[in-house]
Amino acid sequence: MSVVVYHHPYTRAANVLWMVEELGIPHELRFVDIMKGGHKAPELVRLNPMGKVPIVTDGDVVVTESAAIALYLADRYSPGKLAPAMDDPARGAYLRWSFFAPSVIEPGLLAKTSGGQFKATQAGWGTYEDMVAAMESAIAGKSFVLGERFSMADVVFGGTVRYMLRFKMMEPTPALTAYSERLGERPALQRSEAKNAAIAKEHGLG
Ligand SMILES: N[C@@H](CCC(=O)N[C@@H](CS)C(=O)NCC(=O)O)C(=O)O
Repeated sequence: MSVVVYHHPYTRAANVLWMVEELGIPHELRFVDIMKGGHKAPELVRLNPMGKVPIVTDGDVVVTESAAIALYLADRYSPGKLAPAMDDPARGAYLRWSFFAPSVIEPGLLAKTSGGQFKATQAGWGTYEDMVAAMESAIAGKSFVLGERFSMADVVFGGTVRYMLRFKMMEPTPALTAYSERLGERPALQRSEAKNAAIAKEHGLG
């Protein structure tokens, strides 16, 4: 099996399982016991010097960073479908909202909840209000980021929205809640959640 996902169900690797379920590709899940420091083992640090999961290998290719993993897998295994083709104008929005999740939403909400001091003009994530307005604009009047067409951008952007709402790291808004619920109806997401729960149970995680 070419695609290997270094996985723990309580990490961002849970979202990588959603990615491979959407793609329907064969893959191997390798459980990394982060509670026992498995992610700091030398063989994993060789793959990701950050000592973090998720990590995906595909033959000799190593990809870390959840959004990069998503875009890599979609380009490689679903070109023109879950990844818009190179000459498709939809690629602009696809990349834009895929990058928005790790560049703006994640650091922005962490900065807010941790009470960190920063100037909104210098911080790439700006203000909370602008961020929420931008997030709502991504899906205004649409089912998904690209309109009626689901894409891997929804796994990245939507996965982040779902996480932030679930763990109450941001105020719910009607549009973002409806989007999150729409994503929750996807069979691939439901399969990945069931598998993540089964893996958690198998390893005795609370
Ligand atoms: N930017 C990375 C973040 C990876 C990350 O922070 N992973 C966490 C789990 S979600 C981790 O491995 N934490 C353990 C540690 O840092 O020791 C991504 O998007 O994949």
